[in-house]
Amino acid sequence: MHNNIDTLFANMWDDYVAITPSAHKIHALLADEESTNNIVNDHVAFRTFALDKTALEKLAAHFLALGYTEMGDYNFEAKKLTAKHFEHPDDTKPKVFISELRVNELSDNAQAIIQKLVAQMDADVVTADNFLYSGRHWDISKADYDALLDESEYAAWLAAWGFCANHFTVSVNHLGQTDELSDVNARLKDAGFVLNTSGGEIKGGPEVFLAQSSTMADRAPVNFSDETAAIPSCFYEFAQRYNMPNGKRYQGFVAASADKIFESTNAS
Ligand code: OOG
Ligand code: NI
Repeated sequence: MHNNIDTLFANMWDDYVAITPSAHKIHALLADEESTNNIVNDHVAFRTFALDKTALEKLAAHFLALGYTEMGDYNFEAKKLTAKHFEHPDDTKPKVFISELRVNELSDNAQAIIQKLVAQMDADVVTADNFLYSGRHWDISKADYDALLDESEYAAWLAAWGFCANHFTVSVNHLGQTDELSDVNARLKDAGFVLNTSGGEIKGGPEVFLAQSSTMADRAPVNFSDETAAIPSCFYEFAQRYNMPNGKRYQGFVAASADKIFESTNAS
């Protein structure tokens, strides 16, 4: 397990931008405006299969060992996902959102494909220092990817990419030039980036104390066992948080908004 949070996040960032060049460019674009040249991350997100070897708890263990605490849980009925979020007592550290696919709710065919993939993985890899940026631990054919895609975009994405940060999230509250998400979105669109419009360009708002937007995922090549194909990789998210009536800034997530953010890895 890691002993340094900043090193872990730096390693995860390098792994993420390698398949998400847009995030690298947007980071530079927004950081340019800063006197500090420093972007604060609101959160990062991970995806996994709810199976013994790969359960959400296995990923969470890496963060719990670094002092994170479980704070909220979420259910996405139609997408067959369960999620939890974690916070660190040092609120300058990013929050973590981890979801898992309830594999047992998929068709027999999809379950069989996923079982076949996870069976190739050594159970020990989940405790390795580099697990959260270790990618995929199985071979997968393009046909199996396509079969999963028919049923669950999430399953297909995870089967193709494995374990890596699905997105980093810019804390709009900590940007220097603006603290309005609509300004950030306008700036990104001017620069030619494509935003996720599912459920509206801005999901949520002051009424739920959290407003979010995201790019549509980049596309990057994946080496399937039989061919190489470019598929959606990762995206970048932008979050603006509001203070609650008690004066404290909301730190949770909003299931209705998250449901739409997941769709940032859909083929656009
Ligand atoms: C997670 C989507 C939810 C949020 O901030 O609400 C999310 C995912 O796409 O894996 O990140
Ligand atoms: Ni997110």
